[in-house]
Amino acid sequence: MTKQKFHRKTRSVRPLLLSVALAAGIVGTTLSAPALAADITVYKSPSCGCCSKWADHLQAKGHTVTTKNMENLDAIKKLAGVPEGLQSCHTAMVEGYVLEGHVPAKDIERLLAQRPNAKGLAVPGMPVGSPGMEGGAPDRYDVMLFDTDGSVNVYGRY
Ligand SMILES: [Cu+2]
Repeated sequence: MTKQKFHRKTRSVRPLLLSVALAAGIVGTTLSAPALAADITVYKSPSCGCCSKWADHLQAKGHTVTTKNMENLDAIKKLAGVPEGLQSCHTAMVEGYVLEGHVPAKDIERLLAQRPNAKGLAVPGMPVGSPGMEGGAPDRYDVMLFDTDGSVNVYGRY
C-alpha cells in the first residue's frame, strides 16, 4: 500500500519539473532571454544617436545598460587600451572586458560564456547593418578580439 503511494507521487513530480525548467528557460531554445544578463557601462558623447541605439539593442537582449555621457572619449579609450585601428564611436565595459563600437549582443554573450584571455571586443568604424547602425545596405564586418599585447583576432563575421 505504501509502495503504491510512492510510485504515484514520483510519476506526478516529473512533468512538474519539466514545466519548471521550461518556465526558467533551461529547456527550449526559442526563448530570447540571454543565459546571463550582464551589466554594461557605455561611455559615449551626449550627441551620439547610434551609440544610444546600440545601448537599446543590448537592453532589448535583456542586459542592463548604464550610459555615461562625456564630450571627449580619448581618455577612456586610452585607459581601456583600445588600439587606434579598432576605434569606433563608443566604448563600453562589461565584467572586466572592453567593448568598442557596435558589437552585437550575441558576441558579448559568447565572450562572457567563454571568458577568453583578452582585453575585449571591437567593431572598428561604424559598419552599416551592425546593431544600432540599421538602415541601408548592410556592410560585411568583423568583430575583433584584441589583447594588451597587440594581438587582434577575428571573433565573429557578419
Ligand atoms: Cu556608432
